[in-house]
Amino acid sequence: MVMAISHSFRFARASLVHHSNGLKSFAFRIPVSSVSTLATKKKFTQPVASLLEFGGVKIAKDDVVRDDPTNNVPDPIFSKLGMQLHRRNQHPIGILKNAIYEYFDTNYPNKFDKFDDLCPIVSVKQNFDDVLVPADHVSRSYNDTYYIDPQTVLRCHTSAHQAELLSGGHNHFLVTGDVYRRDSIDSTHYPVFHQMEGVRVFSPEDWEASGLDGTAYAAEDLKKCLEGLARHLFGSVEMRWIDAYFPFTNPSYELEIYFKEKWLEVLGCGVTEQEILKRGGRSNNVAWAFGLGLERLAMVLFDIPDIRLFWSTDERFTSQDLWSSVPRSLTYSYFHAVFPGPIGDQIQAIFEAKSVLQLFYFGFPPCYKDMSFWINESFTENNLCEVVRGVAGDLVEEVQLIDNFTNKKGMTSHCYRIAYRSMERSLTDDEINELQWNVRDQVEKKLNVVLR
Ligand code: FA5
Ligand code: MG
Repeated sequence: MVMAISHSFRFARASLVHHSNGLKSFAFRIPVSSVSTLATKKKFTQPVASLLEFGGVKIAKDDVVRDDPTNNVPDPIFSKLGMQLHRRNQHPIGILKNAIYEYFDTNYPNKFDKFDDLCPIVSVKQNFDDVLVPADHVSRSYNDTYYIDPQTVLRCHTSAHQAELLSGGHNHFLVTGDVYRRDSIDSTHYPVFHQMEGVRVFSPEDWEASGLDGTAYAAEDLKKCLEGLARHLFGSVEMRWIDAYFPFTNPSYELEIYFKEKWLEVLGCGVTEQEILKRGGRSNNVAWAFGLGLERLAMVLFDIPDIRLFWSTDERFTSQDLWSSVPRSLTYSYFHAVFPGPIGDQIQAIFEAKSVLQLFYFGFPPCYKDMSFWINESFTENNLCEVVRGVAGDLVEEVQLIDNFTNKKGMTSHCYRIAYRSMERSLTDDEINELQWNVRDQVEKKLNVVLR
């Protein structure tokens, strides 16, 4: 049976998990026609550009989405490519990026070079080989990564840019960008999210005076830097370091923050593998690197209940009138104490908008539909989720395996519960029934499973 792996642990734990369909899911692809008319009604869709531009390079839709078995990028993913939420100063993701920039500018003036418009279309070499991801690593599979062709992917982490920036002579840098992963569906997983990568290179004179070796010195500096960042964002907060594994760092760690009675993994990091530095022309150096998830941090900071809300274009959410009409709450002073200055103002604006978002969000009830089917050898949960998203778009809130058994003949049945909920309006019974009917139809056709 294929186990669903949480992508937040993908690079950390993938070496311990075996995907039974691993690299053989090459043939899976969702044709353009699978996007239902319901989910694409004008009012609720994102603007879809047919031509995108990154740093002067023009990219047409045909360059990214093709009807070809080596391409598994569906239409809705292409529509996210040019959105660049991290470059919008009034968006929670952009505000968070700026808050992190502020921390680095204050503590390391003029030191870190910042990149936030590197093209998300990268080579397999950049995304995997350059950061030493083994040839058989699960993250390379068509089940986990969006491939444009066998040599080109949508980056699944900002680490894809480490090698080229090191070779380009950068010794301190931050890279922010949208990253793409085929994944399960729930309130904290979306196939597009944002990461910020940080890299700092040291020379022997940096660590020699400390009496530590280079690796120990870099590890200590890394932890100090990130603990400071966590305090800058969250105020005084309980945190802990967890030993982790990444192919590109050794030792490796994850930082967890205690927030709202839960430990939350917010970033992965470590001391850069010497091989990466050697290839980047830095044999005598030592470096640290980190990659943090901006949505994770933003959901906690702004109390955003569902990851789909970052993508809402509903006029009621984006209208300036509405935002400015929300009464200033008591928490205003709290936010200003934690985030003084202009960033405090911006965060306050979002905090107000967020209260409105939650008001709407919790105002509309979810509707649950179950479906059972006999799976086949090549079935994966990620493929199922892609089909469901292809039909229902952002109206699907969660896809959850609720029953699973194998009969005497060796046939395995799965029952999935699909939660439908709009963040913007009430869905009618007819609408949900039509969605579910389309989902059943598409699941049967595209995944070759037998409905029960
Ligand atoms: C990575 O992507 C590594 N490239 C991070 C890294 C960089 C390690 C440099 C060492 C050196 P991971 O898959 O764990 O690791 O993702 C990093 C962070 O992204 C997670 O801690 C989490 O905050 C966020 N993240 C991962 N998957 C998701 C997801 N599906 N939704 C939201 N956030 C996610
Ligand atoms: Mg992780």
